[in-house]
Amino acid sequence: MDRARISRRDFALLACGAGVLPAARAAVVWRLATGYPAENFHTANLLAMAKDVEAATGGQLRIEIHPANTLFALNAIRAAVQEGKVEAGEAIMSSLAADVPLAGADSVPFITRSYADAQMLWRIQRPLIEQAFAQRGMRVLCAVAWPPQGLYSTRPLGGVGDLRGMRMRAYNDTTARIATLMGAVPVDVPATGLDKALAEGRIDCMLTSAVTGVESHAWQSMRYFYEINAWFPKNLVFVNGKAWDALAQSSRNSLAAACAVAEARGWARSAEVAARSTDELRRNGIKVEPVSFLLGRDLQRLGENFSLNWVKQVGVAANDIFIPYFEKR
Ligand code: PCA
Repeated sequence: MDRARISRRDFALLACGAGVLPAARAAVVWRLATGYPAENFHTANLLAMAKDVEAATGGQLRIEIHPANTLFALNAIRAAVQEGKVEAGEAIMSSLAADVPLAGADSVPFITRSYADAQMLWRIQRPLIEQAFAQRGMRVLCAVAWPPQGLYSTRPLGGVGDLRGMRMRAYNDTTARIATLMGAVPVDVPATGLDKALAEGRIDCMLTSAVTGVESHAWQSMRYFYEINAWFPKNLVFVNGKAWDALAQSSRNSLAAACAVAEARGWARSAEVAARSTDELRRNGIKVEPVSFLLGRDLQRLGENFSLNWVKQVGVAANDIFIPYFEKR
């Protein structure tokens, strides 16, 4: 265009294009659904991540966190994200196992015995989970472990036989299977309903972390907590692929960076919260007991049985996780 002949109108349009357009891209608001309470450390970590993203993008990407099953129930979140009903979600990986079998690896009992083990398992699982999610039109952002799963009981437990017929709280198919394997009767109670179920005396035992025990006031009916460290379940955060693709590249970069920070922060918080919560259980009168030789031996056998079944069920793909895991461990 001949500079000398720029009309007033052209000038106005050019000015508009140069100055206004880049900032004119509408701010994007995403919703992230989770099944865990607002006060839980996972949720706090997601809120911090959303704040980081908003700051890094100058408000171009805002993520609203919807806790406690308010948007979708925990076990429906994966499908809701996949179908684009919500842009992002967080779910416990064992609840994804029916659709993505390798996601069940972290809830195979007695495979990971420490946070370091759990992190190693996640490093091995991650590319496989990312691939499975990509095939379903989703993108994985991060995963954070819960504190180790311990065994709560209303009665002292000398061996697994004592669990026979007890009503054991479960929150998905995987935990229901573990309850059945232990000879207990699974009772489905989501994390958000646990406080009430304990108050009403609907369960006699449960496998969960010290922190969930504190948040649900386990001492309402549970008397014993056995630190069996059965597994370190992880919460996975993922987004709908189309929603991701629609983001500006700079927002994608900011989100990926904030999630990497959130993952590291989440694992550190998990370990802190684990120690603090066990003390809190004690302060509230729960007996934190070592596992007797017999109970330990029984649990070990059950774990082996469960592992074997898991490998049978998942098939050769299980080797892609367990072979490198046991090689490195
Ligand atoms: N708390 C959650 C999942 C694992 C955990 O430690 C629950 O019990 O539902």
